[in-house]
Amino acid sequence: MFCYQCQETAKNQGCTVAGVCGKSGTVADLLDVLTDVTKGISFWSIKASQLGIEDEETDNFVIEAMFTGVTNVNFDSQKIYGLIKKGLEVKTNIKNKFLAAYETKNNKKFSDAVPSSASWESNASIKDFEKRGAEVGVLSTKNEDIRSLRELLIYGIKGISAYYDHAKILNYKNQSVINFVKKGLASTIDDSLSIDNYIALVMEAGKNAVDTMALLDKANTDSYGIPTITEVFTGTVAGAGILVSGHDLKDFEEILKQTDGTGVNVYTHGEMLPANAYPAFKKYKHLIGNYGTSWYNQQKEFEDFNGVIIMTTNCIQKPKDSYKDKIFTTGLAAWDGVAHIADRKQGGQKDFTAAIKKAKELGSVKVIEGKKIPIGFNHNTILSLADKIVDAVKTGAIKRFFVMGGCDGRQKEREYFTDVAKQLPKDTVILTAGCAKFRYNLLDLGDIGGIPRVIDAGQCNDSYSLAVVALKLVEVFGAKSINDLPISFDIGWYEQKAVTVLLALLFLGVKGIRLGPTLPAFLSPNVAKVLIEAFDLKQTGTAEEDIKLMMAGK
Ligand code: FSO
Ligand code: SF4
Repeated sequence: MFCYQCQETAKNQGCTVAGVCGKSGTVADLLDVLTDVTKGISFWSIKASQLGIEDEETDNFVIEAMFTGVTNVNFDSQKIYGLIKKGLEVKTNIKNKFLAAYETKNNKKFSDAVPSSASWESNASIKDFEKRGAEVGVLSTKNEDIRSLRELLIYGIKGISAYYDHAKILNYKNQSVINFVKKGLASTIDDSLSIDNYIALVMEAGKNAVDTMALLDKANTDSYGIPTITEVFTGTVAGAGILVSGHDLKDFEEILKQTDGTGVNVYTHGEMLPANAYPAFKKYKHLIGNYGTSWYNQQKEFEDFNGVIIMTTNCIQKPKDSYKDKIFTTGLAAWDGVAHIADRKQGGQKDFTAAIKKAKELGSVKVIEGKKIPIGFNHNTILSLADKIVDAVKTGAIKRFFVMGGCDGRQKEREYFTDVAKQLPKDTVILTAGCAKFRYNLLDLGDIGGIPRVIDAGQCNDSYSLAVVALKLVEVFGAKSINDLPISFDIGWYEQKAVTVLLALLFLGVKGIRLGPTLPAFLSPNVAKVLIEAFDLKQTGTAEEDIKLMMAGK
């Protein structure tokens, strides 16, 4: 195996024996095969669409396969093996459709050369697939700059696919995003493309990242209402309970509906925290609040909770024996040996009965004290405070905004983000989204004339809200661009959705972003140089030094 797609990659170089995330070599190799098969599907699917053939099953497979490959989603080798087999079928189907249409149109058989990913077919066992994984993985691209750009593009596409999948589940679609995903994937097996071609594709990924986050924002707010400012309780109360983690709001809706009136309370965990601010969910009395923090604290938090846990997406960690029989996965999230709640049939709901039954059997969760924290700052909500915010900037009550979204992680160096939050001058405001917030959202940083000093827009995809607000401020202040506003970007990253958010910000023209705790290992020195020169991208330094520089607009 070789994987360097996330921030915690071994020695900031690459995981080669097993993943720091808990991925086995087998799972890593199988995921490489899944990606490769999906590239082949994309190749044929693009050819088919050029002849007017669109196929929803193919498109859905591409999106779900790419989401499956995101860090901390799927650790179940049998499930990934099944997906590869299905992918090979999808590829054969779309290829045959294309070949038939080509022959009819041209009166001859298609005979152009095709990349090996597009022609590879197999009925192999897991072992054979593992061998293939080693052949088609990251290191199969020999030129380190092309490899770096191909992987940057693929990771951006993985994040886009994750966000797109959430929107698709709520029946919101955008075919041009799917077409880009397929074009981008097929480009990574096209040896005729140059560095410049890949840079252009990476920028196009940024545009599609913005479009996808906008789509998901619409899907979420149309389906569940516009989040309102909400004080969320962060402890637990006596009574049976289910803790829901991950990002999938449709799952959350169905869990709330199916637990209503059963005496089982519902709590959010990690990235599900923002669900507490949606009107459609707030109406349920048995939604108690949020318990727990970042994904990497889950082993301790899940053990302490002592009720049922449902992981709807990433970031799942190796379940401890103490709660392995109390945790369920659903959707694309999976772990070997963990009970999995099956997908909904078209028009139906998932059946969470087994989880509810288990929660009742377990009895009361441990009662844990908690404070209340404000959430729910969707762009619509923040903009309803626009006059107040603009006044505060004009009077000098707010000197500067700090966008500190992204991800949290377990490394000691991430204390940096807590230190920055603690040490920022009191006349500054932090705009956050994603699990990065857990580094400082319980710190009681106060408010400025009623505007909280930590404005939490929601999940990582809700970074879109922060971009919308920044663009609105450009308009209000008559600035030329986001870079002329008193805003600094100090982003923590971990997995590929954060790469997607970064590409979105670069596409929007944001310069001078600080990224930490390290720059991605997948950026070759030359590619890093291009990003640094074009966008003034920088690595986080020390809290003291960075605050000084950022306050000076640097
Ligand atoms: Fe975090 Fe995990 Fe939401 Fe990520 S829980 S790290 S960027 O999955 O998606 O912010
Ligand atoms: Fe390593 Fe991250 Fe890949 Fe897991 S996802 S194998 S930790 S680089």
